[in-house]
Amino acid sequence: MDFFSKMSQAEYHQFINDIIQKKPISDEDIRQMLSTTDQASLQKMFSAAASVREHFFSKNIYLYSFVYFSTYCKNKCAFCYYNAANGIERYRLTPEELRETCAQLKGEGIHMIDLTMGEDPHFHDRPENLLEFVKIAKETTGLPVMVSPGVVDDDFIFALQKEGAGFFALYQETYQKELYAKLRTGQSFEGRVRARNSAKAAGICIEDGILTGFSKMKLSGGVSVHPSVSDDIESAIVSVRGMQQSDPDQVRVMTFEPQPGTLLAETTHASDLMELKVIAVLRFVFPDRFIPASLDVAGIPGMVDRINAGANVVTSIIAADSKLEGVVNFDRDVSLNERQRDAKSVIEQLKKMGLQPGSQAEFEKYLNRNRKN
Ligand code: SAM
Ligand code: MD0
Ligand code: SF4
Repeated sequence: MDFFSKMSQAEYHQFINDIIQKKPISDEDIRQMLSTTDQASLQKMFSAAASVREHFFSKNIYLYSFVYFSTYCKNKCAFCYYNAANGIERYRLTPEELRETCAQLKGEGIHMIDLTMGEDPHFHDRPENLLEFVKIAKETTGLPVMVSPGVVDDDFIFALQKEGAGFFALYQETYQKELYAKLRTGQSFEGRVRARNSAKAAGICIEDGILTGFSKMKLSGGVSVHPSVSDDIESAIVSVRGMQQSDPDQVRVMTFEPQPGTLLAETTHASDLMELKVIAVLRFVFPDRFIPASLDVAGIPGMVDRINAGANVVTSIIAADSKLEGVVNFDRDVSLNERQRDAKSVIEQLKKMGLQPGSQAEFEKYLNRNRKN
């Protein structure tokens, strides 16, 4: 029995109204939603999520540009291409290169710049270097800046707030501690939660995020820790509840993409359907928050599916001729001019869907509304 199949029209409208009134949904409701396989029920669920989004955000979608300014990292996350043990080529932008990258993004119609790095000691151990980058991004574009620096201490967070960072992104990946230990090898679960909460307390908006698609997870050595889809569903429920605890301003889910040179390289790639269902659930649990559709996972076609499932932000936008990396790079093998990760391609597609980029003023109003102080 799935959640939407037996609903009358009246019940369906009542459900949407309840969500708009912020009525909580139960674990069992979420379980049924995530177990849905029937096409008609899935469509009902996605349209309900889109209606909730429209209530809070009208036809407006927000665009974030992604600037991966250093791909050096001291950590060894099992899922990540940029883990320290992977013998890949890396880069670190100079302040001048960052200025040029930001200048290219100016006037493109994006709402926020996301400055992301691996846990590169050059920035991680020397806050002044990251603060300089925040300043350059703000000065060059005049836009709000999100930082994704990994786990940093309270003094660092406070300094970021003073420098004017508007958003702090730090994804827990999962709230199942056993799975976390396998994914974020050697990193503290609590320390990661604490850093996010500190940012919130310092008055910065926060983003949390989870991964799906571990049902066929294989660590090198052949150990499967998440043997079935129903485990993936239970994992998502725990993680959605976990994310509620810190009152995040933005919540994301991304399908795990197996990467060469990682401990999880042998895992079978899961379909994106679970991610789409979790996006709809996130819209029901966090009805008025930002929920991204990442271009990094499946490009523009994937963006369309994610927006149709309830997302209201497009992330991982890069300038048309950018040579910078994404985190997952579904398009690693695609030539630069075919990448279609630029703002213009996104905006054209939004228009075809009857949507539009929201105004900058409206976006900043949300940032302030969601900020505690
Ligand atoms: N180094 C910082 C950190 O890890 O917090 C900032 C980078 S963070 C924005 C990179 C995020 O991309 C991870 O938190 C994870 O959610 C996502 N990611 C990395 N590798 C991935 C993969 N193979 N599949 C899906 N998502 C991935
Ligand atoms: C994205 N590749 O939005 C980016 C990244 C970091 N704040 C975001 C995961 O898909
Ligand atoms: Fe480093 Fe972040 Fe990748 Fe982990 S996810 S290896 S911390 S860049």
